[in-house]
Amino acid sequence: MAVSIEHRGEIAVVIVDNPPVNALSQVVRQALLEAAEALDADPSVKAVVLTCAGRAFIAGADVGEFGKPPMPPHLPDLVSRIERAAKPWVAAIHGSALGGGFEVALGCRFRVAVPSASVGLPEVRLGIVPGAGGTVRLPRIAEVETAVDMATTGKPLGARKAHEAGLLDALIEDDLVAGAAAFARAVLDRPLPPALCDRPVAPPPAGFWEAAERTVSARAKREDAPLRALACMRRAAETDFDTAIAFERETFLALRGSAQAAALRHVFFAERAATRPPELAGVAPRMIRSTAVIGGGTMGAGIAAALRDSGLPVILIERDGAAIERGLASLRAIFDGAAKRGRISADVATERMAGITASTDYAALADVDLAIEAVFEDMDVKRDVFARLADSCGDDAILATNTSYLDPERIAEGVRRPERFLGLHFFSPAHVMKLLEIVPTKATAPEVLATGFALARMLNKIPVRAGICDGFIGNRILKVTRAQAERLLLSGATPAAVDAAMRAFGLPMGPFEAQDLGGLDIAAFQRKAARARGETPFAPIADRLCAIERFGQKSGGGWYDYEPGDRTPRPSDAVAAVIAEEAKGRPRRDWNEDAIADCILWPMVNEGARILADGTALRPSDIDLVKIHGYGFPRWRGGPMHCAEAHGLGNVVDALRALAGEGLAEPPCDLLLEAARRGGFPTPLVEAL
Ligand code: 3H9
Repeated sequence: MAVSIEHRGEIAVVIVDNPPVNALSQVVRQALLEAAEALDADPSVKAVVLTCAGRAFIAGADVGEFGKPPMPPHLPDLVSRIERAAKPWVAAIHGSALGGGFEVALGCRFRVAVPSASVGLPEVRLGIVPGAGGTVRLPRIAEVETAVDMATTGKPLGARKAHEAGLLDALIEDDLVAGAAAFARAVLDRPLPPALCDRPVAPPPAGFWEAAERTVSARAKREDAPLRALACMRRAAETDFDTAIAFERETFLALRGSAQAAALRHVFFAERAATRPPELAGVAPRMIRSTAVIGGGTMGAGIAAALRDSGLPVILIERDGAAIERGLASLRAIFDGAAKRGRISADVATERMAGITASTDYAALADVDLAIEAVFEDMDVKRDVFARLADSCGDDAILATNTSYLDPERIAEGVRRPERFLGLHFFSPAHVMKLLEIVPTKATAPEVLATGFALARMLNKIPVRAGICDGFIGNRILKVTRAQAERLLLSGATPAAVDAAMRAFGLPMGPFEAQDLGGLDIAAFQRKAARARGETPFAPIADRLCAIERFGQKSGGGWYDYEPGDRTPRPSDAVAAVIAEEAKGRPRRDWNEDAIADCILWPMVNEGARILADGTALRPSDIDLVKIHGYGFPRWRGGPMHCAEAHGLGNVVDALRALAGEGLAEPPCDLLLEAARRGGFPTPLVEAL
């Protein structure tokens, strides 16, 4: 039963039990409404405690119902019914009370919580605004500033802060339901405070709304929901309760069917699906209690920081004392930076550093559960590291490579007990970027693979399983993106126009700015290796820039010129001359922002389809997660594969054909039949090609 009632003397305890997170599906709404009616009619009941079974209070509306027509009873009506109940309701919160769950709690006359709980209105993260009075009731209990911050960022508040902000009436340290029942008994002796619908909004200082609009729109970029949530709050502050409720509901319903909301829902479910690959169901991961990172460069230090952030001790192995000092200095800079930005306290920063032991001696690794190699991208160097690791670590230690481009099968050759080996591909900066590509070899044992996924969860990262190929999922698509960007230059676009178009699309940086930041030399080095293998990577202009040592910001110029000490990209005459020479005799066309974005996006989708066809990715949504969490693809667009579906697959195929006809993309090919057979990317694109 989704909702049950227990009686503790004159207090009724209503228990919602709808695993996994007590979402407010229609059955729950109906049962809660019936409970409110029954308890009002029961003279033995003086007050009601609302609590939940399982790991959370109510985590919100049932997101799975959003694609369907709304079914009565509607949540706003349920919240009003609880708010107007003849007896006071006390929400007893543990875990999270989010979205509709927090709105139900705001409908209750009181809210109490355990200190580990949190409350919030995360709707904007799903492309919507609260739809059951959240934006209207919250500013009637909290200061408008707090309410606006919560509803426009979607960030939850921990119980202690929520208590200080007035959102909770009490914190219950011991048994929650017993404490909430005692609280309910105690309040019966006092006059009840007015329900939130009967309270006014304390007006914010003059100019508040205009300033908030500037802040929210700068942060939201092209996402609609945060500004719409702000508009709802302003309405709540400037009109009466019923008008504001109607405005919020109208906004909620309009956004619910929007493309952005569909994309964000897709990402929500994709992220959850990614953490639990069905083929690993029932496979227990190994315990990870101690770790090692080999190599203290940018990647190694970032990985070590990520491990420390999750509480794991780290042994950092480097070649010599100077390299150790550099590695430790990078780590100190990471933690000090986090402290400076207020993310952690100075004490925590010190504690994070204290959990790192540095050594040049592999013998220090005898007891580690996991060793991650992050040394130079050279097969011999890496093999040497793994030979030493195999000798020094225990037989059960998991050995992982962070290689970006080398073949993990070849790195693992000769490793004793190869079933404990796998690829864990972090993205730079590794303590910030959420993506973790997990790359098993043929020999990797299922429990070792499962441990990779468990590690991602410990590190609060999004794991995506990737097969072995040049660049795995993300960097393989990146190569296509970069080639497309150069094709655009050869047919009349400028680097600045391409970068501006991709920023307008929603990327944090365009492809040329990004290369200047990271350095053009790494990709040039990879192209050299690819050519040595007989491949023909396409980068005619980047090759020429590297030949004249324009490697990006680090050499004072790349795709752009830079003034000393200034990272502002300035269009470069030298680059324009190279482009003009390479483009001589080729047809030019006028580009606008949308056409540029299409010319980059659809070949990415094509490569994504290839990646599915050859099994490098298991599902299209994994490709979307790679692009979103590894490369800054706008979350509200849902990732390239979702974009393609939303755009209409037939249109994508037509666009690809047109680009190929102009020499602006590799011809779309026969690649998708296997993907269709896998039931992965939808069949129409396959057939159309
Ligand atoms: C809303 O409330 C709108 C209202 O204002 C207006 C209405 C009129 N629905 O994250 P986990 C599933 S919008 C359906 O791994 P955790 C999830 O898919 C909603 N399903 O657990 C997964 O399923 P599976 C506002 C949901 O312990 C399972 O639960 N609320 C929902 O790491 C476990 O999820 C939110 O945005 C849902 N609302 O974290 C809250 N939520 O096992 C979103 C979860 O089959 N939820 N599932 O893969 C969360 O933030 C986290 O799930 C939570 C637990 C923190 C609660």
